[in-house]
Amino acid sequence: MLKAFYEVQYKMLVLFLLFLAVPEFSAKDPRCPGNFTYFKRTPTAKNNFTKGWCLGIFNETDLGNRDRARSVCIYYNASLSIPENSHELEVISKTASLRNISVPIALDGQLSPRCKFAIYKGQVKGAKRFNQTSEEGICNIKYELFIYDDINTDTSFIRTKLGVSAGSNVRSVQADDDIEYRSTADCTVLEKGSYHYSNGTLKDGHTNLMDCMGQLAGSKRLPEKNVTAVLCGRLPF
Ligand SMILES: *[C@@H]1O[C@H](CO)[C@@H](O)[C@H](O)[C@H]1NC(C)=O
Ligand SMILES: *[C@@H]1O[C@H](CO)[C@@H](O)[C@H](O)[C@H]1NC(C)=O
Ligand SMILES: *[C@@H]1O[C@H](CO)[C@@H](O)[C@H](O)[C@H]1NC(C)=O
Ligand SMILES: *[C@@H]1O[C@H](CO)[C@@H](O)[C@H](O)[C@H]1NC(C)=O
Ligand SMILES: *[C@@H]1O[C@H](CO)[C@@H](O)[C@H](O)[C@H]1NC(C)=O
Ligand SMILES: *[C@@H]1O[C@H](CO)[C@@H](O)[C@H](O)[C@H]1NC(C)=O
Ligand SMILES: *[C@@H]1O[C@H](CO)[C@@H](O)[C@H](O)[C@H]1NC(C)=O
Ligand SMILES: CC(=O)N[C@H]1CO[C@H](CO)[C@@H](O)[C@@H]1O
Repeated sequence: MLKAFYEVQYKMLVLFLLFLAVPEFSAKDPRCPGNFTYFKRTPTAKNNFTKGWCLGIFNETDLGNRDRARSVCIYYNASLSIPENSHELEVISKTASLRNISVPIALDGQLSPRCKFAIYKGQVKGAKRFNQTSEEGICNIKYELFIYDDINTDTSFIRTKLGVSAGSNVRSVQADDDIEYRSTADCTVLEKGSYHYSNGTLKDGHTNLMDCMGQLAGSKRLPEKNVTAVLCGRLPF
């Protein structure tokens, strides 16, 4: 008799808890627009206390041109964006390969004009092969090497994925007027998505830099690979 009483009490408690839990869960169930994937995030000062974020890959022509890529994201009510951790990078990589979207994919992050100025003037240690991890000042990877559109993503993770020195693509043309005209690759792209070792261990891919001008800007030096996709991010509904 007593046992049955406790069983009933227990069942009522479970029902009560379910009643509490379900509506709260669905009310907080975040949603992303079509072709965006939802990611739960840990809110911190570095990601503007973002609890969730939607990332989507969009496929258009000439997205090596940074302003075209930026415009595509704005069209989708989003901004240029980046993955915040290995899991986000893995999902993005899988989504791209399922949709036959090939790298490079335009990511948020543009070389800061102040670092470019320092590189061009030769003020950076080790010149073009400078080490952005140990370089002091403006061209340090943790400082102001890149400027981002997206204020809702912690950029610490993606900053560690730049596979080369940010100064390694500097070119210059000596014109008749004696001026040395300099330029460099300055816009971040995902060059390799995450992949698995043969033993199944997940390995993060890496980023690189490409010219921010794209292939239709009339540049004589066309990019080796055309960028046809961009990663955009926005807050959930
Ligand atoms: C931080 O996120 C909130 C929305 O949660 C947004 O209103 C605000 O503009 C963001 N902060 C900045 C600096 O943009
Ligand atoms: C959305 O994704 C589908 C495939 O899942 C694709 O066919 C469609 O072109 C995508 N739309 C945009 C705007 O990228
Ligand atoms: C962007 O937001 C506006 C205003 O809410 C809406 O009318 C429009 O359909 C959205 N664009 C896309 C591509 O979802
Ligand atoms: C991707 O490419 C493969 C092989 O070319 C094809 O079988 C598949 O249908 C394509 N998938 C999409 C989503 O276009
Ligand atoms: C760059 O500097 C870091 C920190 O001093 C060091 O660990 C790393 O090996 C250096 N990288 C190269 C390519 O020299
Ligand atoms: C798998 O292979 C990679 C590269 O050889 C190695 O770094 C990693 O420790 C291996 N993982 C396991 C679980 O054996
Ligand atoms: C990139 O696009 C331009 C213009 O559409 C084209 O001429 C060029 O061949 C493309 N390059 C590659 C490597 O596909
Ligand atoms: C419209 C457009 O740019 N489509 C591109 C989508 O991505 C594939 C693979 O990267 C390209 O081949 C298409 O040209």
